Amino acid sequence: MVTVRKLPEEELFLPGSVACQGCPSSLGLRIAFKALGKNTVLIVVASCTSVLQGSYPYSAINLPLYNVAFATGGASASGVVAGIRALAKRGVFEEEPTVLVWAGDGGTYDIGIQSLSGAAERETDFIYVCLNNEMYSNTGTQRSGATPLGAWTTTTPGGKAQHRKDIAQIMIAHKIPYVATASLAYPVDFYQKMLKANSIRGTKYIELLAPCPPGWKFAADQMIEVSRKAVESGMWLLYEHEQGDTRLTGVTRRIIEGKVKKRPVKDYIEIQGRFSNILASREGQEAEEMLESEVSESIKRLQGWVPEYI
Ligand SMILES: Cc1ncc(C[n+]2csc(CCOP(=O)(O)OP(=O)(O)O)c2C)c(N)n1
Ligand code: SF4
Repeated sequence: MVTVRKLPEEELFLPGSVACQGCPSSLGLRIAFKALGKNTVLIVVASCTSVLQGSYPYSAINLPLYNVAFATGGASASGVVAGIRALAKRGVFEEEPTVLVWAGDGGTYDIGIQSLSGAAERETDFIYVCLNNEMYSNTGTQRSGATPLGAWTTTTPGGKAQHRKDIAQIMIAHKIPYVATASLAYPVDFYQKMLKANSIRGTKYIELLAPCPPGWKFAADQMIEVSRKAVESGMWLLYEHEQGDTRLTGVTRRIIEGKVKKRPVKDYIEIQGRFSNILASREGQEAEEMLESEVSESIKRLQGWVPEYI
């Protein structure tokens, strides 16, 4: 059985980056690199990660890396993969490298969706990770299509009035071979999903929930606790979708099987300052109930897709 202690020891994300304390992107990159190894080309879409990667020769990332424009994650991957195929024909590689795109939710849900959709339709052979911190953090916490109902951002000072999109489901609708969601509270689950994605040809999409201490307003040492409560409350559901079937994983599976009791959404939102409006007002109370029913609807929809054996 794989455990955290048995993950590869080699670190391709080096210590001393300029990331904030408790940054979910640095931990996510560390785990992803352990799964993919050195034969990886990284494409970073404009985001916090473009800053925390550092610049040569002081980069925190020990891999070939392209920084690309905000809207171009998918298109850049298609170009890099085509270049790699051309070089492979000339016998340049012993083994073709994996192409990994690392983008924020702003670069995925909003400005990069057309580029990602095009690459998926072209069946580009790459892994796309959306590091979803539910806002544009690099430019100071603006709302995105991933920001949940009721959450404070600088552009939703009274709390966001709309529901978030469900982009993992949009990617499933592209009929790509692998879509998964993951949480930093369950690093082995994320590691195994990255390993699996790397073993499949075609476009693979993995979405990692990324609680951001300064943007969500909680202490840096609570990042894992917030990640865990997101899953335990159903605000973040863990699953993988392969060949037409959705398989629930981890705590999400146990909640839906009735083996673990789901936490109320309140347990998750009350440890984050960005929901303080919700907790303080009558309208906020309604928003909390709306979040709880959003969770029930998502669970119901997933249950419909769970294969018979559950
Ligand atoms: C076309 C364009 N518009 C705006 C920007 C400025 N910009 C750089 S990073 C960023 C926010 C990125 O947000 P997200 O994708 O959610 O990643 P995060 O910073 O949260 O990791 C913005 C708006 C840009 N680089 N290019
Ligand atoms: S603002 Fe958030 S995502 Fe950006 S570097 Fe800091 S902790 Fe990481």
